[in-house]
Amino acid sequence: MPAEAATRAFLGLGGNIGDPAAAMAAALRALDAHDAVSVAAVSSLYRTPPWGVTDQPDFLNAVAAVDTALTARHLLDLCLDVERGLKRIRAQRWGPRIIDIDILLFGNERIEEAGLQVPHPRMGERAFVLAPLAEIAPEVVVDGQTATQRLGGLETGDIVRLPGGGDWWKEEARG
Ligand code: GSY
Repeated sequence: MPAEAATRAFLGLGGNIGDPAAAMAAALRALDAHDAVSVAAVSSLYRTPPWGVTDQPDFLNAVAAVDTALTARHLLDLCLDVERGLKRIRAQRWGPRIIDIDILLFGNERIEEAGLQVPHPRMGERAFVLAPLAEIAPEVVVDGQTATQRLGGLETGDIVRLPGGGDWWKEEARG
């Protein structure tokens, strides 16, 4: 993929049932295997308390930077295909899930379409998104402030960055 044809996008990944780390790793490998997508950086895994419906297990969350020649709509379709391939069950809004993949940012594009809002709504208020995002892209701007600045204004005491860095999704890191 020629570098000039690529857009840098940020994806949020999360899950809280089954083996979310394995599901997220499989998802990132599937995305990276696509001809028009290259995974450029992945955050550590973070254990985060559930937002929304709070009576459910903690989540694992991560953020990935990808370079892609796809449009945002095609990247979303690919992410949904990958979710489906991992047998994600969409049972309850804001409830437990095997894996969720959200487009957080797509270059500097602002998109308001059915099923696709970019920047992702309310990402600037969610520490489970901003903590991993600030790890790999501290200067990226969200709602007029850097990810680091926005994160500084939020309560993060219950969020745990797991050891091991950003290679957890690679086959060799999983043994
Ligand atoms: O929006 C993504 C799904 N989700 C999450 C999540 O990924 N992490 C945490 N901590 N809470 C969440 N609530 C929902 S819904």
